[in-house]
Amino acid sequence: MISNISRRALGAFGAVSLIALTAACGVQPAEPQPAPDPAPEANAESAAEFAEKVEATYRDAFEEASRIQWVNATYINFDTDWLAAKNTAELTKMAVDFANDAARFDNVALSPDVRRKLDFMKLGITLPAPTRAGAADELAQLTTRLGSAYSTGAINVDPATFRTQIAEIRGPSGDLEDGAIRQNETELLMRQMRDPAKLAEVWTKWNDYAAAMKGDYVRMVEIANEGAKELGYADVGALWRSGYDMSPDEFETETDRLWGQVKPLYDQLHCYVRAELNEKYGDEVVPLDKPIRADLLGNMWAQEWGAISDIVSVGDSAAPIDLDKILVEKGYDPVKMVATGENFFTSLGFDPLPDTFWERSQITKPRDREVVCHASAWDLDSADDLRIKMCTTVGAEDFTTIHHELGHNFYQRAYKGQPILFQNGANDGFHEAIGDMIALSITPEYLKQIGLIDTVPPASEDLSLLMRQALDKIAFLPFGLIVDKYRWKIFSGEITPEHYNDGWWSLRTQYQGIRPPADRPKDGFDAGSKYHVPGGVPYTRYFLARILQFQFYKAACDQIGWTGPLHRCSFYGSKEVGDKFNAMMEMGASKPWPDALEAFTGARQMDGSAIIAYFKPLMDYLEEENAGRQCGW
Ligand code: X8Z
Ligand code: ZN
Repeated sequence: MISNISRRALGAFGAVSLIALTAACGVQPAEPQPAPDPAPEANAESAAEFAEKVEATYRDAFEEASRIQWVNATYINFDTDWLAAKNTAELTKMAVDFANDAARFDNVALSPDVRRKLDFMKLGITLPAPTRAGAADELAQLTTRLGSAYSTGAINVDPATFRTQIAEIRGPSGDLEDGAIRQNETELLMRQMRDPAKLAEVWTKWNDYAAAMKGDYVRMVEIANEGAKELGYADVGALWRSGYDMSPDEFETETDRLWGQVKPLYDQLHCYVRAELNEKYGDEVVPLDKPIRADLLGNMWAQEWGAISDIVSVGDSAAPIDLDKILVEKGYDPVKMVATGENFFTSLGFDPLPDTFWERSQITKPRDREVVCHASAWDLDSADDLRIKMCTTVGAEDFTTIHHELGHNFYQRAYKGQPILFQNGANDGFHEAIGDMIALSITPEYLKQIGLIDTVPPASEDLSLLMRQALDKIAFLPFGLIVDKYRWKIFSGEITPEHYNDGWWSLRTQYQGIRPPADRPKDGFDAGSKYHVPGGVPYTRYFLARILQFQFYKAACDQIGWTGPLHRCSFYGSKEVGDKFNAMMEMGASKPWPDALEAFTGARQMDGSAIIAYFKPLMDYLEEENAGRQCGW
């Protein structure tokens, strides 16, 4: 399920990030080919020819790779791992050879388009292998094994103690005596349970499980760093930070600038939530002067806290609309949830998804086989074979995730007319922001329009709605930032393997203000408990997306002439927004991302002021409530 060239499956692969390649020519040679003799014919014309040749090769290679990766991700076993690793190795070798070959043109004056294509030949390789014999194969085996170890992971609990909780996630017909809790079930338990001892147990066991992946991860870092250096980058982190039309250093500064803009929101939310948790659990479990226990926040990684909105009440504001309950009551099943998401996009003027989307997607978890449950969206043939892969459960969280995934699919279809090297997001944060921006339009007014609720709650309930959103959107910000701050330090050698756990917890504490329920083993690998780490998927994209989605949303609301409070705006049904959005989306990665941003929003900078405006009423409230409290940790 891991491909070291990532592009086809958003959120699915790690190791290859731009493209997936095997060739029209079938099986690739085991040894890298020496780059063709450089200098003589290196001119603008031969560069353009070279780019065309690479693209022609990639067109077939990506399709084959995508189909292999799809089968692996939806049926993990020895053979599909074997096939996926083999294909990833071939693809990585091909990509690295092309990238090295492209270096012939480093000092040749080229048109911006061709230069951009040659740059993408390098930047698309998320985890590059060095050219020495055997390296690509070893790297591909490591990344495939890491990905599958994560997705097939499980913990053991005493079925008698956890009987009620197991019944809740497996339903009355589920097996209540099987104490082996699968990876995706651990997520569901963390969302639902409220008993601190049980939360600590599941949390600790899953984080302990990740330690088994540490050896492979350390080796993967060594090899990929070697590959990144061969391509001319300081390390893999520098390669990842180079994909934003600015230097790696400038990009780091840019992310810190954005964090500085939104940090005051997080500080207020943290302070308020800690006080609410303290009321529920008492001083012993939630002391008011310490970071918050990570297992109490309704999510295995404490990345989004929406699941504990029942604990975090807001003054007299009634509880927010309970979408979990409504979806069940209205008889929604996973397919109907996806169709509802699709309907939003078609209301903007996008074409419906093809029949094959419905025939080939994995919308729910298959019963008797191992799959990658972490949600992803796929474009298997650069044309119409679009799919999502989820283990959907009926509820608000997956309803949002469905919009997120469909955003990837509609983006992929919008840019399919671009040359293959430009078939990508303007930057990866754009790709992650499209569907989320749509989901921000799921307002009470919209829910009424589609018949999910009968009456729109009065404005007096807005604060609880905003709180529900803040628990997901604002809580996520520091997490979105640190997953890669952590890996940047690992790739640069600043955090060595002996310090994998210290390094992780020092960032978690510093930025998120959270702590583990008990001391963690020094030799553990708690970051490995998060899909994208063993999966090799860069993560800063999600931080950028949290900022960008509000920027897009505000632009859309401006376009429909919305003058009310930002959080109540829904642009459902607006063809005008759809047209403009499509104009940005169809550009793909053909131009530097500020051009794409400008096409839709008029601005050329990523900017946190829209998210700040959206949450303004809530922030005013929180500042008042927190006034007498000692915030911080
Ligand atoms: O991984 C995802 C998507 C697939 S691209 C489901 N997300 C991040 C996560 O789950 O950690 C979406 C939000 C953040
Ligand atoms: Zn995504």
